[in-house]
Order: sequence, then C-alpha cells, then structure tokens
Amino acid sequence: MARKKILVTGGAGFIGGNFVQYMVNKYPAYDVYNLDVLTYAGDLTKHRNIENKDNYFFVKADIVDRGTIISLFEKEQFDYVVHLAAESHVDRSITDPGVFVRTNVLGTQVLLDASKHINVTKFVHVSTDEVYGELDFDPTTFFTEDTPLQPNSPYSASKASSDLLVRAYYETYGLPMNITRCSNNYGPYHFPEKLIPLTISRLLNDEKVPIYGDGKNIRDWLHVWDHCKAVDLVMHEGREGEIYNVGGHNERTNLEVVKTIMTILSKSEDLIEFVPDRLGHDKRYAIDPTKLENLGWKPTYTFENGIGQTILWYLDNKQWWENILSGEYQDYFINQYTIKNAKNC
Ligand code: NAD
Ligand code: TDX
Repeated sequence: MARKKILVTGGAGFIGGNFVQYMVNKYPAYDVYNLDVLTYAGDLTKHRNIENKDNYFFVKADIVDRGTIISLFEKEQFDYVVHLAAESHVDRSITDPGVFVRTNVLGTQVLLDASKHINVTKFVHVSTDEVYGELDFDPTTFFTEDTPLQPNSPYSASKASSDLLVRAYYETYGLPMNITRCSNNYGPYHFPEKLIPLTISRLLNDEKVPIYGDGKNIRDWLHVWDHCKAVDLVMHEGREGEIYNVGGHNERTNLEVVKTIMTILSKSEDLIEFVPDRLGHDKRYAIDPTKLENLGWKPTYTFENGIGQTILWYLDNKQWWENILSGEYQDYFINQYTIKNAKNC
C-alpha cells in the first residue's frame, strides 16, 4: 500500500481520538497527523499507547490560525484531511455562541483554503444530523441526505454553515470532498458533559442525574467505533462531492437511556432529577443510513451491547474521567446546573 499522509483535526477529542487510534492501528502504511489545539475537550493521555509509533504525529495548532495552518500544509503535503475539530456541546453554544462560529465556521474555512492550496486528494468533513433540525415523534420519519438544513441551536447552525462552505468549495473550486452527518455517538473517552458519560459518572458517584424537560426527547445512538468505520469507508470509497448520513437505528428517549444505565449499574431511579428544559431543545433525531449501507457499511454494535461495553470502560478508566471532573469542569457544572437550577441538583 502506498504511504499516505492523513491529517485528522480534533484528534485529541472524543470521536477524533477514537478515529486516530483506529487509523494508526489499522493502517501502518499511513502517517496519521493529529492536529489539535487542546481545548477543555482535548487531552493527549488517551494516545499514550501510540505516541511512540512511527506512523503517529501530533501537532498543537489552532485551525483558525491561517498562517500556521497554510505553512503546515505546504510542508507536509497531506493526501487526506479528516476534519473533526470543533466546539461540540450544544449547551455551551447556548451560553456562548461566538466561539462556535470562530472554530466551526472560520476554522473550517481556513482548512478548506489550505486543502485547496495543496490540492488534497480528499477533504472529509465530519458533521452531524443536528444540521437537519428536529423531527416530530412519528417513528416512520427519518433524516435523509436530502432533508433541508434547519439547524436550531448555535452549535448546529455553525455546523450547517461549515457544511455549506465545504459544499461551496466543491462546487466553486472542485475541491474533492465528502460530508458525513452522524447521529449521537457514545463510547470510550466521551467527555462527561454529554448525557451518557454524565449519567454514568454521576451514578458511579451516587449523584443525581439531571434530565431536561420531561425526558421524552429522542436521540439516535451510535457507538463511536461504528462511526470511525463509516468515516474510513467514506474517506476511501465515498463518491466525490457526496453527503452520507451515519446512524444505526438506535432511537431512545433520554429517559430510556438513563434508566437503562441505572438498571445495568443497579442504581435507584430516585437519582433522576428533572430540571428545566434546554432552550430550543430538538425533539427527535433519527437517521436513514441507506446511502451509506449501499456503500458497504453496517454497524457492529446494538445499543444494548454498546452501552454495556461503554459502562465497563468507564468503570475501568475511572482516573481519566475523575481527572476531568476535578478540574475546570467543576466551574462549568456549577454554571450549567447548580446556579441556574439551584434547587434541582
Ligand atoms: P469533542 O468536543 O470531544 O472534541 C473536539 C476536539 O476539537 C477537541 O480535542 C478540541 O481540543 C479540538 N478543537 C476545538 N477547537 C479547536 C481549534 N480551534 N483548533 C484545533 N482543535 C480544536 O468533539 P466530538 O464529540 O469528538 O466531535 C467531533 C466532531 O464530530 C465534531 O465536528 C462534531 O460536530 C462531530 N459530531 C459529533 C457527534 C457526537 O455525538 N459527539 C455526532 C456527530 C458529529
Ligand atoms: O444534563 C443533560 N440532561 C439532558 O437531559 C444533558 C447534558 C443532556 N440532556 C439531553 C439533551 C439531549 O436531548 O440528552 C440528550 C443528549 O444531549 P447531549 O449529550 O448534550 O447531546 P446532543 O445535544 O444530542 O448533541 C450530541 O449529538 C450530536 C453531540 O453533543 C453533538 O456534538 C452532536 O453533533
């Protein structure tokens, strides 16, 4: 296999971190560059097992820093760019939208310019089903690649904006690209501000789990390793200029998700605390993955075996999430829940 250079942005985060591990181990003939600025969501301890491998490289850089990014691309001449770096938490985007526009929109544009400048083989933009907005509770309706973009949060609006820029660089300049739009991921190294790791970590400490509104909002869950397989397939086999939805038909209400975890951990449902709803809270996400399945993808995990594996991982890797919980995350948690919802948590 010819040696290729793959740039993965956001490779110190949750999905990017899993994707870097997957690529470094699966493709010894690829040089995998992990570019990350290491925000609160990025950490390199997850890569201790690969940091001395010959095909793994780390670059600390901000994707918005045009001079640094262009120089890096000129020097390294990447073949592929897999772009995951982003601000990713909806609640943070409601409190502070500006950083989402900066990183997700401007940062993507800088990477597109750099990719065009050196004529990369392909730019793979990892996006989200949230760009489609929300579905109602009719279980026969799904997001397809043709569903109009109707983002409802500052996060999803910034992701939709970046998707449109990627599309425009394909249409205008012929930059080879794919866009993937995945449903909610879960699995190892999921940052404990998101529902599933928040629930697991709080239950393991016998703390209350905050559920927004009535808990009936629905998300479509996919194990992160199945997402990694999808991105790999699209990178290698995706038809140039195409968008692929990624999802495994694992729809659950938030209450069902939390109760499933409580059952596995033998915790009382008294630990559920209903708190005021998220502003603009999308009702339901559900993906039709037919187009990606036709390309040859199918998920390995059902929600039941995936959530079991994930809970075991959090039990085995307590130190990783306890370090996070004891750091600046404490301030975030107090602002997000304790001050706003002082009586509830
Ligand atoms: P994450 O927040 O865990 O990780 C994001 C990473 O990007 C971090 O390592 C952070 O340090 C880095 N980063 C942030 N700003 C940067 C900047 N300016 N320059 C360089 N690096 C920067 O996010 P995640 O959940 O792993 O999501 C990764 C991507 O997948 C995002 O683009 C997100 O929109 C998309 N996505 C996420 C999900 C999900 O369920 N988490 C689902 C579908 C799509
Ligand atoms: O404390 C909570 N209580 C609660 O009820 C939190 C943090 C969440 N929720 C609800 C809100 C959502 O309906 O749980 C559901 C999942 O919430 P998050 O884990 O914050 O994920 P979501 O908002 O659905 O977005 C995620 O999936 C799509 C990722 O964070 C995005 O990056 C991705 O694009």
